[in-house]
Amino acid sequence: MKTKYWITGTLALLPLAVGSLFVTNAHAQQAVEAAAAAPELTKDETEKARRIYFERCAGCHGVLRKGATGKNLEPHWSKKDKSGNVIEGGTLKLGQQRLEKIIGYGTDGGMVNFDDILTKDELSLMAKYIQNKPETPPEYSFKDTVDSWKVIVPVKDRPTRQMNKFNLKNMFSVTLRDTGEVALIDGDTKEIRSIVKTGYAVHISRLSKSGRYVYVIGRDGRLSLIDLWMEKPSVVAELKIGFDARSVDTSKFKGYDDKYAIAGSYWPPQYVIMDGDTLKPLKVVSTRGMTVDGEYHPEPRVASIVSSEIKPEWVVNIKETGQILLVDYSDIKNLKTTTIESAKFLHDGGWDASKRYFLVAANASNKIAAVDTKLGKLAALIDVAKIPHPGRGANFVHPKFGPVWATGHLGADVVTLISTASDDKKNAKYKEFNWKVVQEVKHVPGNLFVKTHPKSKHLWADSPQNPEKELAESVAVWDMSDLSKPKATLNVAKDSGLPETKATKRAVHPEYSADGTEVWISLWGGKTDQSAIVVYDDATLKVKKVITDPKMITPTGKFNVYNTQHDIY
Ligand code: DHE
Repeated sequence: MKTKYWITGTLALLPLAVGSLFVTNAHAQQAVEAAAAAPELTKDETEKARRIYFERCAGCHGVLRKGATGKNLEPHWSKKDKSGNVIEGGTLKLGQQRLEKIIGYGTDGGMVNFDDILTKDELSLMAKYIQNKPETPPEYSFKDTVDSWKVIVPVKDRPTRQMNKFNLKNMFSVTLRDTGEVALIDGDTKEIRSIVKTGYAVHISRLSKSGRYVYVIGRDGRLSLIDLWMEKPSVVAELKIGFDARSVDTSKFKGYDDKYAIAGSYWPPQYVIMDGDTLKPLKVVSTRGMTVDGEYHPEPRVASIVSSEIKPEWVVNIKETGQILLVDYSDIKNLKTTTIESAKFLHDGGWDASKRYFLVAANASNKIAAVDTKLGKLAALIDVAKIPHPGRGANFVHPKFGPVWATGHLGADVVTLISTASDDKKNAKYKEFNWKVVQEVKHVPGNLFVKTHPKSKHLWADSPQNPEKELAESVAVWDMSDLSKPKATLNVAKDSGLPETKATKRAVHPEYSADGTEVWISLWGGKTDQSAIVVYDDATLKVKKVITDPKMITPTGKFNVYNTQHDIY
């Protein structure tokens, strides 16, 4: 197997195989030969800055620096008012000192501070780097994908029944972000059953329809397939789907159980369809094209992907174009796609309770797009507060407005409830509210994830991106039967009993146990801090267990097998 790389350094520490170094002299030269006034960088500095940019900046600003969640970072970009006056300039106009300040201290506009992550020299280096022209990373072809493919345990050598005694339904796949691993934690005993090496800055896990296979995607585009039936669950196949990736899902329509998987790439902007049990690549599809405003975009990244249970279809959300693709996988060779216009920039989202409608955040437009997957049409574009960020959202029946789906916000202090009453006869009395914001529940800004469970009466929301340490370390819980009651605020860091640290231990990503009686919250500390998962009893809101282990470093997302398999949230 010959794997192609773009970034050298830390990322290359986690290769699928020893591959050739892709960066050519000509390529490295691109940044050095930038606009006349841009500060010069040596080849080594360029390489270092490129790596930092990929690790820290590209997720929000884009590889080509055209901006998305973060601002445009091109040297000569400008924003004009209606009279043609320049009201905002590119990085060259901002200049070295101002850029160093912005990178170091952040901005009110939502840019986070990096003075506690990067050294002074690195801050200065990055300010110089972004005044140079953006580099265009190499493409990644179908052949490159095939070259990276590795089957570690062929299907014929895998167990034909579950070989361990774990309650797989209640297993949690936990992202250990900074070590590039997932921990498989037994939800019944709270013991770590296996720690599995995955991609760099590993992002999310998703389940196959049967619940047997876990798919884990790393930010370096490495997709790992874990077989939970093995005595000690471990990786049975790997594939590098691109250089930068965030999403993966599987085929969940009847008759396609565990048959296909799909993974979305940020760079190059494309998605890969593969065999579900081997990851053998079948097709690569580019997502480059026109935005909803009618302009060509060279880097429309694949954001969330979900799998329909009512059709052989994936909902693939393209961030920069604002186009939602319904990809029909019943005939991969003759792939049919419905393209639905919504708004920019698409990010994360989840199903409504009926699993007919998919609701996704268009975070730069402060909107939620609701797609009717039965009709293959946009059902509504709903205005919400600043920078919606639902995760997969939360579904429950509101005492006054009937079925609602909830989203939190990064940039506003509310959790928004949207009616999903739809045309369903049993919800006829709530129909007047459908696709309207029926309530905004007071929270704090910096919320990333909301969560509930059909068997619970509680709605949970974190706030890990809040600048106040106390709030970033806490979560809020509401009684859904009476949202006028004051919320409970749980300080997860204090509840964990871990020693206090100067650095914030962010309380992130509430996730329910399979039976809906427990809520697991990660305490995301620094790489050298002791981290933990704090398990709360959902009924009493009391701590049930603190899971901590020297090997459990920087836990973030947690994916309960049963809830993820069945999209329960
Ligand atoms: Fe995520 C989901 C992208 C940073 C934890 N994140 C998603 C999804 C996207 C996305 C597109 C939806 C995937 C899907 O459903 O198919 N995330 C991005 C970014 O671009 C961003 C903002 C910046 C980056 O550079 O990556 C980013 N994400 C983070 C984090 O820093 C988080 C908090 C910690 C971590 O481990 O990376 C984080 N993102 C998550 C989690 C989910 C997620 C836990 C899945 C939520 C769920 O309940 O399904």
